This record gives sequence, C-alpha cells and structure tokens, in this order.
Amino acid sequence: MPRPIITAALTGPVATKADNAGMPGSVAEIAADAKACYDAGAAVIHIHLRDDQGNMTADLDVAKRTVEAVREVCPGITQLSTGGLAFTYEQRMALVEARPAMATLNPCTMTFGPAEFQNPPEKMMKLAARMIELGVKPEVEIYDTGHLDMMLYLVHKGLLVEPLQVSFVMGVRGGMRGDPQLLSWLVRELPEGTSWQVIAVAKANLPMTTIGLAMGGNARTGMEDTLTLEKGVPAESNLQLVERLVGIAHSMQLEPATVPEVIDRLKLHPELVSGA
Ligand code: KMH
Ligand code: ZN
Repeated sequence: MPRPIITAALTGPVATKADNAGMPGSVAEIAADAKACYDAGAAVIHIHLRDDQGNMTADLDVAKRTVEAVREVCPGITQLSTGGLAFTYEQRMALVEARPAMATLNPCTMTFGPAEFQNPPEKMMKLAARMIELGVKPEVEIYDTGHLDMMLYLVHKGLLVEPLQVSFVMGVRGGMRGDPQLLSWLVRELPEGTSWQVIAVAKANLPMTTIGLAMGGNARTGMEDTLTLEKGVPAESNLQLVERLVGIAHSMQLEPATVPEVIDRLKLHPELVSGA
C-alpha cells in the first residue's frame, strides 16, 4: 500500500476563530500552524485565507503573502482553496496567480448546507486550463457521484492531467453522505494511478477518514472538517487533530508520505513547492 499523504486543512469557508479559538486567524498564525502540522506528519497544507483581522478573504496579496509565509517556515506543500462560499468565481479563480503548488478545483455547482456553491462549467474549465498553464496541481473535490463523471470529462478534454489528485467529500448537506459502500464504488471508478482521500465533515469525519486510510487512500483532517475531537469535546488545535490522524495511521503500520514522495507521486512542480 502506498504511504498515505496527510493533509491538514487549517481553516475553512464556514467556521472561524469565533467558533473555535484554536483556529488560526491571520497569515502568521496560518504559517505557524502549517509548520506544527508539517512537523507532525502532514505533507500538504490546505488553506482558506484569513487577513490579519481574522476575516475570510480572497485578496490576492494575502494569498501571495500566505504562500510565501508557509514556504518560509516549512517545506510543506501549500494547497490554496479556490472554493469558498463568500466570493465571486473571478475572485476565487485569481488565487491560483499566487502560484501555490496545489489548489482545489470544485467541478460542479451544488447546494452546500444553507448556501449555494457556484461552479459554473465555463468558468470552472477556464480555471482548470489556467492551472495547467501555471503548473498548479489541482485537487478535484467530488461531493457527489456525478462529479466524478465531470472529472473524467475534464480529463477527456485535456483540462486535467493524470495522475489525478481527488477528494471524496462526504457529509455536506447537498452532497453525498458518509457511506463506505458509496466510497468503495467511487474508488473503483477512478483511473489507475489516481491518488485519493476522503474529506469527511462533522460526524462522518473520524469513521470515514479511518475507513479511507484502511482502503489505501490518503487522509485529511483539520479544523475545516471538524471542530471537535468527539461529540462535545472541542479540538484544541489543528496540531492535535493531525497528531490523532497520524496515530491512527501508525496503528495500521502506515507511515505518512514525505514531501519529496508527494512531489514525485503527484508530479508537482518542484519550484512551486520550494518557491525557488
Ligand atoms: N470545504 C470542504 C467540504 C475546497 O476548499 O475547495 C471541501 C474543500 C474544498 O475543502
Ligand atoms: Zn477547503
């Protein structure tokens, strides 16, 4: 079984420091958390931006400063989110101009809890094409079974280049539920050589993440996906969540993948990882 790539999702599009004081709330706090999570075994750091007042932002200058700040403190691979519910598609698209090594690509519009998550096909394909031009590796976020077919269509159109990096997002109201049978069907449909993980939110987080690991997938945790260690027990920090996940991997005798392994497996642009 390949070693699992551990991703730390430090901040999200919904919760903020007001929901859990352990969540980072500035560029400097994001960088410090990135280093702590990298040191604990996370090779990839998934980030929704925060300005220095702790607000969610899609400001390109903040994006550039964040990518730079993480590169300065650790060799972890920065993955910027181009998701987010509070910004226009144009604002979200522009974030790849900060040239992170990776960024997310959400292939379809959907209901997302109480909100609408807009990913219009023409604009989404423009973003996919721009990511190829810049050498930014997309992580495709699949919230429902039809999204997988959209991903395969993008491959067919030359808008996604293999090896693919995929997240199966489970537990969002409006997307698919956390269900092991669904997961096994999805994994079976992936092109050979695809790297995949489960992003399981809220109560699906721990069981589905663990099942994904046991099936040979990668794994993600962090305060974007869960604010609690268990019902009624808030997580203290992203570090605590990463340490727990690495502990689960170790209990299956799985050692987290290193950054050089991830660069090689996902065919990342090494200069975008190091900033050289
Ligand atoms: N917020 C998660 C449910 C993204 O940032 O583009 C999925 C996610 C996608 O992390
Ligand atoms: Zn995200």
